[in-house]
Amino acid sequence: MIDKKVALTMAQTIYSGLRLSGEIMMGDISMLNETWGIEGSLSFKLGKGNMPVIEINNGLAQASIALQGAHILSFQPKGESELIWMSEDATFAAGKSLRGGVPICWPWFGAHASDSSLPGHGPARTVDWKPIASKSLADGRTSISLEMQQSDQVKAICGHPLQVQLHITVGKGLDIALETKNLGDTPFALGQALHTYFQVSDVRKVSVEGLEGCEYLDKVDGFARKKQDGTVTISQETDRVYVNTGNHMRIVDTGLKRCIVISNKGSASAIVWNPWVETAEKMGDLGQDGYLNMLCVETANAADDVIELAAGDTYVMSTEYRIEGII
Ligand code: TA6
Repeated sequence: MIDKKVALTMAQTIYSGLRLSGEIMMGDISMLNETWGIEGSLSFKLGKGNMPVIEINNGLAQASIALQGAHILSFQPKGESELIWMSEDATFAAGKSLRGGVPICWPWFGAHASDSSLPGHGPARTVDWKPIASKSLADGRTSISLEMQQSDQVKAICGHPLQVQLHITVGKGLDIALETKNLGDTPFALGQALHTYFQVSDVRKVSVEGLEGCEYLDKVDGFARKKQDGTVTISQETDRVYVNTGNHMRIVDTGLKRCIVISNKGSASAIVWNPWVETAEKMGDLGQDGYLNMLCVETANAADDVIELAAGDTYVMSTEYRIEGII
């Protein structure tokens, strides 16, 4: 049995080399399992498109996470139906953003403020992340932490020395924390979002509570600033950045007879998005009428809520997803 530290270094060297060359070999997967696997609850495998995926299956829930983008692909508590929507037409290919799951928008949300040649929502969701910790918790939950690989290309795109890690804990609920450290000697304006696609029975029959009275920027109306009257319902293309939000939102789904409770920390903005018919067709990777079964409710630091991160400081934005019955 080789020393864990040596295995770790070898795994990271082999992994980043092979991955960048677009090839992952089973030997590499076994090295990842050797270093970070947890008997009976966490393992690595090659998923769709030969992408390395973390599979978590403990007594409380199951989840899967692609190493590319540290992209959560699924989360299903025991006895409940899937919480996360993935498009049946998602393209699983190196460097391609995946339609569905929990894409990480970082270190900006939406279009880059000054350079339209840079990728929308930043580079984090399409580059490789590496495992840095895994743990089986006493209460039966399983945690995994990943750190974004900083290639020269990524450093150039970010334009500032930063470190970013994602901490995921899988239990009856799903806890996600996005941690950024400013490694530079000047402040950095950090924008980010957990761009979560939630599975819903029929988007026309759900409502989002917790945003009542909040102001929002309406992207489908020239980013006009408006005020939310009552709960959010969807009957057309909806693309809104809510600001000065509270910490709790609920997606009430009468079709699935459940509420998805979203509890945020370190976030005072949220995006609600459904492309509806025309935009969904133009995007071409949402599957046949896929837009009817998804709703994005995104925990963010966007618009008025972009974080001024001082040199050397660390900032954590986190959320928890829980399922409750309909009251
Ligand atoms: O979060 C909503 C949004 O900004 C929409 O405007 C739409 O562009 C969506 O993200 C999907 O973006 P993507 O780059 O993943 O196609």
